[in-house]
Amino acid sequence: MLHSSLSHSESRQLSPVSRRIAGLLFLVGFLSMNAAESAAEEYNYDESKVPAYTLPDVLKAEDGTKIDSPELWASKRRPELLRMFEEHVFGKLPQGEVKLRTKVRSENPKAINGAALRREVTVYFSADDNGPQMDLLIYTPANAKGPVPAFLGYNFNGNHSVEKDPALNITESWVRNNKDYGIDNNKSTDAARGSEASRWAVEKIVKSGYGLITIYYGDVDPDFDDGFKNGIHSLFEKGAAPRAGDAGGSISAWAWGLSRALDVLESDAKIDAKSVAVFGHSRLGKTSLWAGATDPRFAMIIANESGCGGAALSKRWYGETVARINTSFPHWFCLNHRKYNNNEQAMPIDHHMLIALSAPRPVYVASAEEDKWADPYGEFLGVYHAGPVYQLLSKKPLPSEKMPGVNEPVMTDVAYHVRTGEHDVKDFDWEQYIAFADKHLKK
Ligand code: GTR
Repeated sequence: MLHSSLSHSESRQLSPVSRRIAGLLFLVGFLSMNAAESAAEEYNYDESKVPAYTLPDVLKAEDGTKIDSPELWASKRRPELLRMFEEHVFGKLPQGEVKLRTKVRSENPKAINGAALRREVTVYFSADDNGPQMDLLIYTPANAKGPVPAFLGYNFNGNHSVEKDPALNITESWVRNNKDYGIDNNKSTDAARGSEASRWAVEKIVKSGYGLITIYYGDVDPDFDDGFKNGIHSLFEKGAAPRAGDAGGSISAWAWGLSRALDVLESDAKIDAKSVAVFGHSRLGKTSLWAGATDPRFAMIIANESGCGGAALSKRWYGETVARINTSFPHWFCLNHRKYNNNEQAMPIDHHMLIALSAPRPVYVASAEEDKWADPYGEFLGVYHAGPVYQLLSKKPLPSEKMPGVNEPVMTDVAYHVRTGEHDVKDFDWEQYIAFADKHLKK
């Protein structure tokens, strides 16, 4: 069937002409599908098909109370919204305490041409060395005199994909099969070394005085639908009881993992854990927003091209839609989220409220011009409409409802840019995140 041979994330990689041909083919396939299947294909690249929608008021509680003070926001509306995102979108984070143990696997004081101290640290989530665990790859400036502010974020292909260095341990976790890297049994290989290097401006980051901590997201929860059994789920979800509608999916599991990484960093003498920006791209940008909402210790939140389920407004029904994301990735959200498949207007919340949950902390949302799938305008509106909460908390929101020009970042106490190019993380993006962090995280 057409939709399995060409997914929309894959069609992002095609040239405009092939994309148009693919679009036509897709249309033919689309028309020949039955209604149930076509519902699952829902997406929209036509601004004139954006329905009339009303965003729920971020400053009006469910019982009608007008939220007009920081106290009311903190005591009433914020907890209510957090609960609603658990209930309707992501589900709860894994419930239960874990006792973390760490082991340093390697240390290189002269990594990145001598600019960085690089450490590999394994974090065990149980007393069993073979139980769930994650590997932190930690870079700090080689010349740092004390603890540094840092960026923390997951990578997609394993820590060894960040640098082409044979000394880095290859992840042993499940990875997606990939011909380019010779992966056909879900185990990574040497060929994947450095495959994500262009997305991690390590040298720029450490030379600007920041640390960088990255983790393979599949360590915490492998990114495929197995009925919520593997990864961290195995620690917390025992037995065959039917899954609650608000039990967390993978995004909640990944957000939980970021908080456990922060727990570890709190006792790392080289990192200033009070100045850690949580960063993520795409599905991991959805994750960084949810991590920022659920864990107020994150000092800054960065969502790079997070799209549907991230910064983009669901009610706009542009690019990827709720029905589409729940069908392609049934394991990312909670089961209740499926109630809003092609039914976004019934959602009692929208994603400007997800961003507002991080207020008053600085949030940076970024888009790419060609990344229509993620709805750049919807991502911009997400930050814009979080504005009233920032204002209530004496912070500066985005100055205008008009979307900024391409490659013209706007930074106040929140920030937004749309850069030229495709769905990716580029040096341009990192340059802006560093500039924003310089404003907000540097003492
Ligand atoms: C796509 C998905 C997006 C985004 C992206 C990614 O296939 O439709 O929501 O998360 O994957 O994470 O790269």
